Amino acid sequence: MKNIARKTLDEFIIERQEDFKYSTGELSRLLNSILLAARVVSYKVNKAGLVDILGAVGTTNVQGEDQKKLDVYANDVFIQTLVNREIVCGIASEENDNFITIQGLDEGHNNKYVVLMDPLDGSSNIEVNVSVGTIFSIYRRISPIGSPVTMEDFLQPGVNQVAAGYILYGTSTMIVYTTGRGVNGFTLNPAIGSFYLSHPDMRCSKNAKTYSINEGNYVHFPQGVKDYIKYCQEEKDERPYTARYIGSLVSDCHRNLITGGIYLYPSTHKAPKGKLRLLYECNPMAFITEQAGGSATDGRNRILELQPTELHQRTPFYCGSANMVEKLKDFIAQADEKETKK
Ligand code: P6P
Repeated sequence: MKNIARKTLDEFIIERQEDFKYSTGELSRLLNSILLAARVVSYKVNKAGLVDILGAVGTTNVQGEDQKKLDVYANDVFIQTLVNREIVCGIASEENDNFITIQGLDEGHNNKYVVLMDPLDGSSNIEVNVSVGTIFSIYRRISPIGSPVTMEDFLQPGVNQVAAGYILYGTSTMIVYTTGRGVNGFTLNPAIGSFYLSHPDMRCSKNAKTYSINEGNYVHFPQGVKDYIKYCQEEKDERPYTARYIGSLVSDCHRNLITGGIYLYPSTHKAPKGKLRLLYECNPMAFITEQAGGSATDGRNRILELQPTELHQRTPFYCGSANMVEKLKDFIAQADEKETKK
């Protein structure tokens, strides 16, 4: 009964609608269409072990990564749901080389939002039944309404986002999102298909003891990151740090939002500019984290202030509890200083 008493996401969106300046309800409808797609993908992800939808389809995406069947399926579901609702004028996806231009039924280009997404992040975990997620980022177009969407509409700095969120397909399906007025989390009741407000006003603690990094790449990390990891591991009077790494960005960042912690994906020899994509992974996670009181950097600059130059560009990414991120930045700055003095 308690569940039914909770506010549903639909009610929450309507209630908060007046929060958006120049809101004509389109952003609310856009969020609702993302929710619909999330329910469809959630159903398939939760059935993946039972139906033949696991495994690669033999194609690779623009990143050169094997496309798992669920990757392709999720991408199609989100694109079709958005295209059929006449709300966005363009979509960019990790799974598509270029952005998709969307015309309205009137053949016009009068919709005013663009969506960037990673339709199924962490897909390398699909076949081992570990949580995966969808990440989305929403901007108002900057090119003239009525003309076809252009690349500049997608290459906006993260500070321009009007909304961002992720869907976590885990032990339960959750959506966590922000429109610049704080962060709220909703959990799906699959029996009735409604999302209920389960995590109101999420806050990321300033200090915590969990660091999340793939230490298998340690020898290739920048010196400042190596120094920070050693700092976390050295004997201290208070409880030592804990290492937790799921290998799924949405899951690792979600845990850090709930319990505090820092997620690190530095540049490595295989990924000299970092592995994670700025536009549809780092910017949305940074927006959410900052709105919850945390911070996100590429090691020297605020993620949300980076000016994108390419749709699929990558960046080193450090995100989570503000004081942990600041400590890491200190180690990187000290290593930079030693390097310049050599
Ligand atoms: P690695 C998944 O492929 C992903 O993009 C993120 O979800 C995850 O945090 C990271 O890559 C894992 O990368 O190199 O540690 O396997």
